[in-house]
Formats: sequence, structure tokens, C-alpha cells
Amino acid sequence: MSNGFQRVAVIGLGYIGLPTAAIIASRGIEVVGIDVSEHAVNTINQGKIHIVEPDLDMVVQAAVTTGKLKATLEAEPADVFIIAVPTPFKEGHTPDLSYIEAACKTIAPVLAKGNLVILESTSPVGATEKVANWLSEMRPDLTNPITNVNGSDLYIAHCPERVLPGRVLEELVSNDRIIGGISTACSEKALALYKTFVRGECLLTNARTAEMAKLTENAFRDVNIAFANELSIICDSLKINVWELISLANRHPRVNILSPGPGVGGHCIAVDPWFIVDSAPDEARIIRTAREINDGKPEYVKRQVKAAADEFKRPVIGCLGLAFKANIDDLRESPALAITRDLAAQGVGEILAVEPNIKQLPASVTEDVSLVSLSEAMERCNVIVVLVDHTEFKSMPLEVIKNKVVIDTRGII
Ligand code: SAJ
Repeated sequence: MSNGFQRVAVIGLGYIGLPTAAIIASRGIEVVGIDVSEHAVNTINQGKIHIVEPDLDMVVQAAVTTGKLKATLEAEPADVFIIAVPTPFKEGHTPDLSYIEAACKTIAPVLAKGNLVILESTSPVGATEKVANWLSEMRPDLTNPITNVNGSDLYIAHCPERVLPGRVLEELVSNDRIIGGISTACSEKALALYKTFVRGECLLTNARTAEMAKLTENAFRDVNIAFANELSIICDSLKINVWELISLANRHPRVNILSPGPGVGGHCIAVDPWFIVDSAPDEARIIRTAREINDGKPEYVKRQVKAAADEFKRPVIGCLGLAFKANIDDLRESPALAITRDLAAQGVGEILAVEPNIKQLPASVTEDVSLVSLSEAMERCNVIVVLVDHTEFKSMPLEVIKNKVVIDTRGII
């Protein structure tokens, strides 16, 4: 079912853009993926993938082999342009929209009357209107939906992605989607596109509400993780096992406490709440505090490791996991990576990192950290810090950790 869309362009072939491109291609629509990375473009055109995501390799390979998906460095005309580029923050936690602006510059020359432009990148409130204004400046010949509510040449909408890394292919299809058009006509046009591959419900609203909904979802999770992280520190000082405590409290029918950890990582939950704080600095008090609590957790873990290492003449510390969460290779904004790097930089001991999902250490940690197998780390270390609950670590036999000091930030041991 193509709903009249012949060709879709996806700008940004990362964790969201590539799976989205591949799924749309799998529905028989021609998809062109545009990326600034030559490596990504070449890899995809060989039917391979440059990121780790379960089953994505098969879907991409099938889409490329059938000729429905190709990747390019330059924009080409299409009916729909889906922008799926990163929105990090700059100094002072203010949103950096430069990748979105660059994506607009890339597509502007090939835009035509009737095109639909969808912003999927997580964005601060007002960003979709900015896209409409930028495109208007870049292509004054095409009328935009802000100033032409009753009919414009371009249709522009925000449809935030909500998929969980590790379950992207499933959630892309099954999750409900929020579609916020600049005008109702924009929402309806975008709805027709999502209907081609989304089985979940598509809920229509305006662009600003859609932007805020996405930020709210991640801020909700951040606040709840902050609660768990704060509890873990309180429990340490009161000599209570926080994992036991949480499992007991969660037996209450209306209590559902999340899991403490070494801090919150990734490019979403650790970033998006700041966009709300930036838009409403005086009002967003819990949201800001939650960010500060979660950002403070790595310092707390480092102090624990240092105290444990001080008990040994030649401390060898096994850092289990570098990714920002279990069973992925994504090291972006990873507290585990930051803790490992800082422990090495502070000379706390010899640092052995175990990360089964990567083949080499990122440049930021190569000095004084060795990437080793789990068995080598277990043979040599006297302090273990569990930073990520990867499956490989969960099945570790208990005798290998006998006589070692264990700091388990994930509660797997
Ligand atoms: N974490 C905890 N304790 C928990 C849950 C998570 O410490 O109980 C940590 C994880 O270890 C990780 C971080 O939080 O470091 C974030 O992990 P996550 O699995 O909660 O979420 P993400 O960042 O992988 O994906 C989130 C999802 N948002 C929500 O669940 C509300 C996903 O649906 C979004 O699409 C994604 O952000 C995004 O792209 O915004």
C-alpha cells in the first residue's frame, strides 16, 4: 500500500533513519536515503549496515537487493522528505538545531509543489515552525503552511520517533504515532504516509503539542529513573539492598519503581528533558533536578570504585560494559564509558574494559584502558564494576567473582 507516495527520501541514516527507510522500502515504496557519511552510504548500498540493531541487516539487505532502497550523499527529488538527524544540545544545555537546518539546506533545492516534509528528530517546541520558516526562506517560490493555512505548496509536520533501541523494527510498526502538522492538511498528508507501515494508532495534533509530547515522554522516564537513582544512594547510606527494596515496594499494585544504574545515557533521555528546561527554565523544576540527579550518579559510582581500589596495593578494575544500556553497541552519552574513562584518567588502578558489542575502544578512552574478554577480566581483576546489564554478564557463574570486590550498579549479581 503506497497511498500515492512513489518516492520517499530519508535524511539521516542513523539509528532511526535507516530502519525507517528500510521499513518503508519493504512496503514497496522507492526510498532514497541521504547521509553525509560516505562510509554509511557505501555500507548501505552493499546491503549492509553500519550500526547494531537486531534484524536490521536482513531488512536492509532485502530492500537494497530488490532495488527499493539506495543511499546517496546528495538530495534527489521525492514526494516525502523525512528528516531524522540528531538534535544534541550545545553549551548550557540549549538545543542545537544545526543538523536540522543543514538537512533543510540539503533538501531545499529539490523540493517541489505538493511535497511533504516530516521532522522526526526530537525537537524543542517551535522547531517544526522553524523548519517551515527556513524552507520558506530557502525556497520563497513555494508557499508554506504557516502563512497559507488553507492550502500551501509544502506540507510540513512533526512526527516524533518513539522507538526503543534494540527493538526498533518491531516498535516502528507497532507503536502508536503522534502526528503534529503545521496545519490540519499537513497532519492528514503525514497520516497517509504513516498508514503505509504503522500498525499502531496514529494520533493527530498540532506540531507544538507533538514536539512537547515527545519531550514529555522522555522527561517522564528521566524523572522516574532519578527517583530510583536517588533511592539507591539513600539505601547505601542506610545499609539497605535497594534491589530488594524496589522489588518489595513494586508489589504494591500502584507502585512501579524503575531500576537504578550508573546514570542515564543515550542521546534521548539524557538530552531531551533539557529542551523543556531551556524553554521554561523557571517552571521546569522537577525535570531539571532529575537531570542533575542522573548526571550526578557517575560521580557517585567513581567514588565507590576508588574506595574499593584503595584497599589493594595494585588494583586491577574490571569495568563490565561501556554501552549506554544492555545489548547494544551505542556508546553515545554513556555513563559507563565516562566512568571507565575517568577512572583511567584519575589513575585509580589498571582498567580492563569488557564490552562484547564493540571491536575497538573509542578514541576518547584508548589511553590506559585495555579492551579485554570477560574471562580475561575475571582472571585478572580484583575489583569488578558492573556498568551495563548485558546478557553475557548476567550469565556469569558466581564462582568467578569470589574473592573480588563487586560494585554492581545494575543489580545483576
Ligand atoms: N535506565 C536506567 N534505569 C531504568 C531504565 C533505563 O538507568 O529503569 C537507563 C538506561 O540504562 C539508559 C537510559 O536510562 O542509560 C535510557 O535507556 P532507555 O532504555 O530507558 O531509553 P532509550 O534512551 O534507549 O530510549 C528512549 C525511549 N523513551 C521512553 O521509553 C520514554 C524510546 O521510546 C525513545 O524513542 C528514545 O528514548 C528516543 O529516541 O527518544
